[in-house]
Amino acid sequence: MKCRKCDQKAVINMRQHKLALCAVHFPQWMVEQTQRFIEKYRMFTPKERVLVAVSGGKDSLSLWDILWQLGYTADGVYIALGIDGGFGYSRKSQELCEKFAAQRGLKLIVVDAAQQLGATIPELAAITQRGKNKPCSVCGLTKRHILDQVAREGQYDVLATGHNLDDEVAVLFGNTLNWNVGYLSRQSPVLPARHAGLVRKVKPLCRFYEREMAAYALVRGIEYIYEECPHAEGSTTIYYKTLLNQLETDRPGAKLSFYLAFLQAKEKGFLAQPQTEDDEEGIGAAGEHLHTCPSCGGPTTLEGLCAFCRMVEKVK
Ligand code: Q46
Ligand code: ZN
Ligand code: ZN
Repeated sequence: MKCRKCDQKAVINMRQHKLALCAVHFPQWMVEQTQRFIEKYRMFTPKERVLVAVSGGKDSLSLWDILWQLGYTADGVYIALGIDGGFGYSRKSQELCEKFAAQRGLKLIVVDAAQQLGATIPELAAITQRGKNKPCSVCGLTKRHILDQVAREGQYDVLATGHNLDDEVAVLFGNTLNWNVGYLSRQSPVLPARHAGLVRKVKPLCRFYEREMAAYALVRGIEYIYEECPHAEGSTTIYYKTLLNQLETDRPGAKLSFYLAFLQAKEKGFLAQPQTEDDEEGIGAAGEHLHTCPSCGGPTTLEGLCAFCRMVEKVK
């Protein structure tokens, strides 16, 4: 198959867009599309400072690469979680992020979670029992907290994450199955800051399929960690992704239209802001007044220490 824009061999055929592109025109198209999404959803302007959360995976590093090409002021932040999984998961991902930043002369902030907490994520999960079998709930809470803190202290305007369409659709599918209106009403390419201790959160890759992100990383020669976090295995999200991949195979474009139709429905007011459920950040209902944690300055639903600081107290 040939590229739509030139005579070269296409490296990808995006059936949902009826578009095949070569190794030169595909990455160009990805960069242009990202800029279009940044403007369309009013994510940020060239004057604003962006903090990119990088994990060493293809999505976050590709996002950083795209923003760098577009000329945005974008620093990276990597959180060392201390997860090994028998293959040095955290160590390897950190090395890849450092290499990526060094090659492009970009600033990478590395935060060692164990140093901040006094324990690694798996240790913390065991101590607090919050993780039960898996450390993901402790991990999620810690990552959210550290990202907010780094963004706040570094006076960034916006925090960008590498969630792709497959990620967003899996979350959307799960929330729809449970009719979790609280989460649905807050799932968006842009999450405005609701508290002085929070910055705006954006997902510039939310309309790209995972296979497009993998192709982009490959064509651009981005070295990333292929392995998933060892604790991701058997997660509900992966199960939903498998189901949705089956749907996409039978009906190309199904994921994209499910997501876009959801965003449109929301715009039309299909989902009102509920007052009783937690939002996507897990801190209170969408319109609810948030308090300030006296220890870290972050947001909390109740007066007193936030969930993260309460967890750290337990470790002490
Ligand atoms: S939450 Fe769980 Fe992830 Fe943390 S422990 Fe690994 S799988 S990294 S997105
Ligand atoms: Zn071409
Ligand atoms: Zn706190």
